Amino acid sequence: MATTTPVVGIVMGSDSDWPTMEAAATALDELGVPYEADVVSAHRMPVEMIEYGRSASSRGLRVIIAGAGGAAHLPGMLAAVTPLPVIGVPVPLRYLDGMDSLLSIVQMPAGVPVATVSIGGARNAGLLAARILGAGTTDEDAALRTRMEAFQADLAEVAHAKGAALRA
Ligand code: RP5
Repeated sequence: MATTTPVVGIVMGSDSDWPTMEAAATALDELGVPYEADVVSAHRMPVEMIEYGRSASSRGLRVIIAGAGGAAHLPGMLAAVTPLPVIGVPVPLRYLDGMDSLLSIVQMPAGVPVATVSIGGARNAGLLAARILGAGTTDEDAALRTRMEAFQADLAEVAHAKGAALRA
């Protein structure tokens, strides 16, 4: 992208979520999508969390990726206060294998959607954000869509190569 202004906000409830959430940033780096990353805790800093969600669109963000573990209310609360698409990443913690995080994020009430990826699925969150942006109508969006197609072609090539190795 020509711009370096962040268009994706990656936020998480704690810096302890970063080892999981970093994969979203890596995916966005690979596809040339500018992002910002920050800790925005729904429980420990609720006022800042609401302000982040309310100002996200006017600051130029177009997609929010929100990860949290345990009682993972961050993605849903952000979705409640922003018109932007929110992608939720259930972060697995020491207990319950991330099932608590998953259920906290995925069971949203009608009218307030969060696109929930798999437990620990931050890479797919980054890729989904890129697809959402690539569906836009500007030349930059079209260029991102082309990069996504190349990424997908690489996936197919790797899978074919693995099949060929098994057949050999
Ligand atoms: C959640 O509590 C965070 O998203 C994190 O997954 C979890 C634990 O946070 P720390 O105690 O490690 O800061 O709100």
